[in-house]
Formats: sequence, structure tokens, C-alpha cells
Amino acid sequence: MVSSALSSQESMELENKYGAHNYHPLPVVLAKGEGVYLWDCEGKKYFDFLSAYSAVNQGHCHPKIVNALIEQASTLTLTSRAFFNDTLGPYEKFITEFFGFDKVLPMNTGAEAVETAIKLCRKWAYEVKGIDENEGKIIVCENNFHGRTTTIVSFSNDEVARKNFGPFTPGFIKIPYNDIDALEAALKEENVAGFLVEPIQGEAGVFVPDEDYLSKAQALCNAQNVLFVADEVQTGIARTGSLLAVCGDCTCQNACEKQETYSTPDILILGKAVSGGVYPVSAVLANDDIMNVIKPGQHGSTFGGNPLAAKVAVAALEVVNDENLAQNARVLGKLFRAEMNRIIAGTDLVNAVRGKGLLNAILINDTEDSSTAWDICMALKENGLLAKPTHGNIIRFAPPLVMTKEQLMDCVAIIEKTLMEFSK
Ligand code: IF1
Repeated sequence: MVSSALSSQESMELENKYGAHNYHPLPVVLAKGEGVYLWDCEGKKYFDFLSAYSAVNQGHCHPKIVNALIEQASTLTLTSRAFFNDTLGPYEKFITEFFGFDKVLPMNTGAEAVETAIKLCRKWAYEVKGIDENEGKIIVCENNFHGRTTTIVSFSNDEVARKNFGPFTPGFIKIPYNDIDALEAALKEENVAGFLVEPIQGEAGVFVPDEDYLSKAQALCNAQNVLFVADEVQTGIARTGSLLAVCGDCTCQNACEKQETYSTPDILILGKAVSGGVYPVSAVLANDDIMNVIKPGQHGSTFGGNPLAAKVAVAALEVVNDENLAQNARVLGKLFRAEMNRIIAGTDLVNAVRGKGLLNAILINDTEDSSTAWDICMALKENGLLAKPTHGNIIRFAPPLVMTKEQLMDCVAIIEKTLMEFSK
């Protein structure tokens, strides 16, 4: 039962009057979440097909994660790193063994973790690789999304995210995504410290690269003593059908011995579903030869690695294995794309479906600046499913990974019904 103090209209009016207008949300006001479901202020029930941009992979308000939060919240919430505490060490042991790295640097948001990875990569380049200080370059891809800090938007090519936020941070080389030749050429430039890449470009419209792109990219970086930095903030934590998107088709539940089939990043960036959407938690993982360039006082954050984050993250990651979320995402993702292709075959409204695991998107057959994708999402909302366009005419579909086959087929039926309402 939903017991919201405010109506949806009242909530939207308050946000409009007292909140910065830095988003244009779909006009739905959510008051309760449980598993794959959301309820609005008036008690209407929806399937969540966005998962808070893949932060709620474990489903809304997962009891194991929420209980970990409640228990720690009434014990010890924050000590700062001025002192030790009894939760950070066990968390650091857990997450480094979970993903197969020597060390972790705990932060809070994905952007903070990306910034941390950039600083770590540069410092390693100057102090280990021997590049002249302040000359380090990091290769990034066109149409990337890594967050919204000034340095990160410095290497974005999204004018909406950049306009009037300059001056920008130098030291980045942009290349086309999924283009190994372009990476090989860029690696020949002087002073290259690292290659920062999303294993699948989420915000750009769920661009899945060629099967061997990441492993070839890692091999090229290794050959040039350049750090391979994987931003798995959105693609990690089982979202794409394996523990990490860089794991390719490997379905093991934990980091396993290095295999030819997938690429092991030198620096791994995690966020979002590391906490199951219950609390801001992000993490940067690397081995000692890289992480040990950071010395006391050189980097940190007030809340980084706090006891609440530590307990919540352990619970959230345990759920990934306990409930086989990677396997479920893999199986349901294949079923979803097959169903979308069946629907696409019968309409001119949708050009294609693409994705991996339960990170998918459909391409609407209309111009970039048309409102069709938005209008379809508005109709999906009326029909009980919440999703939102990424750019222009692309609708991202990313339900919680705890979804059952029956629930997925119910969602397919809603999507099909809605698309048929728009088909000419
Ligand atoms: C928004 C989408 C956008 C990310 C990757 C780092 C971050 C993100 C690969 C930063 C964050 C969020 C941010 C949110 C919408 C959403 C998003 F791609 F997921 F859909 F914007 F592109 N690396 N992605 O996807 O993590 O600091 O947000 O914790 O800013 O609108 P954050």
C-alpha cells in the first residue's frame, strides 16, 4: 500500500519551484519500490525498465541490502578516514577478492571514481612509466559518458553537457569507439598514460562493440605500457550477463584466472549497483604496482569507504552471486532481444534492438529531434512500464536483474501493445 503524504501534482510543483531544473523527468512521481515494481503517489503500479540507470540491478529495496543498511545505520555511520573502523578492512578484502585485484580505493559516486582513476593513471604514468610530469595523455572515445565533473565533461563531445562549463581540463585524446586501428594509431602518440573506455557505451545509445574489441584494446595497451581503464559503472555488476562487461562470455560468478576470452583492466571503475541503489558507493580497483603510487594525504573523500557504504556494498555484491543475477541477465536478455526482433519484424516504427544481457535499447524509426521516443515512453507509462529515451530516438530498456521470465514477458506484452498504438 502506498502512503504518500503528497499527490503527484503537489510533488512535481515543489520540485519545479524549489529544485534546480537540471533534469526533465517523465511526469510520474514515485513513492514506493519493491523488486521490479514501482508505485506512484496515487498507488499506480509500474514495471521499472530503467533501474535508476542500472543502479538497482538487485531490485528495489532488496531486503538483505536494506537490512544491512538499517543494522549499520544504528551502529556507526561515519568515522572519516582520520581513524580506522571495523567495517572498511573486511569490505576491502571482500571486494578485491570478488573482482580479483590487490587493492580498492573507495569513493561515493561514479564520477568521483572516474576522477580517481584519471588521477591514479596520471600519477602512475609520471612515477612508474616515467612520462614527464603534466605531459600525460589519456585516450577516450567519442560519444563517451563518464560523469559530469568539469574534467570529465572536458573530454565529452556532448555540447549539452559541456556548454559554458569551461575552461576545460587538457590531456585527453579522442578516438572513435570500437575502432581498433584508431586506438593503435593513438597509442603511438607520445606520453600516453591510459585508455579510458566504457565496455558498452550506455548513454550514447547502448553501443555494443565488436566481440574482440576490448581484448584487442587491452593487448594493444599492454604492448605500449598504457593502462587499460574500464568504466563499468553502468555495465558492471552483472548488468550485461556476466559479472563485468569486460568478462565477455565468461559466466563465472567471480573473478577467475585470466582467460584469453576476456580483458582484465589495469584499473576497474565501479559504481551504481555496487550498492544495489540503496546508498552512493563507488570503487576503483587496481593491483599494487599501480595503486601503491597513492600515498597518505594525496587523495580521498569525507564519505569514501564509510561503514554504511562498506556494509551495504558487501550485501549488494553477495546478492549478485546468491541470486545468479549474471546468468539471469544473460538468459532474459537473449529472450528480450528475440521478442523485440519479433515485434520489429511487424512494424516500421522500430529499426532495431541492440544490447547485451539486460542492457538493451530500441532505435525508433524517426529523426533525432522527433518527440516519438518520448511519446512512446509516455504511453508506456500509461500502460504500466517506466522507461526513458537516451538521446533522441533511442529508448533504453534496463529492468532490475531479479526479473522473472514471466514478468519479462508481461513487459514485452506492454511494449508490444504500446508500439502497436504508434504503428501507422
Ligand atoms: C545523469 C546513464 C548518463 C555512467 C558511466 C560514470 C557515471 C555514469 C558509464 C557517473 C552515470 C548516470 C548519470 C545520470 C544518468 C546516467 C547516465 F548513462 F547511465 F544513463 F547520464 F549517461 N560512468 N550515469 O553511466 O556516475 O556520478 O552519476 O554516479 O547524470 O544524468 P555518477
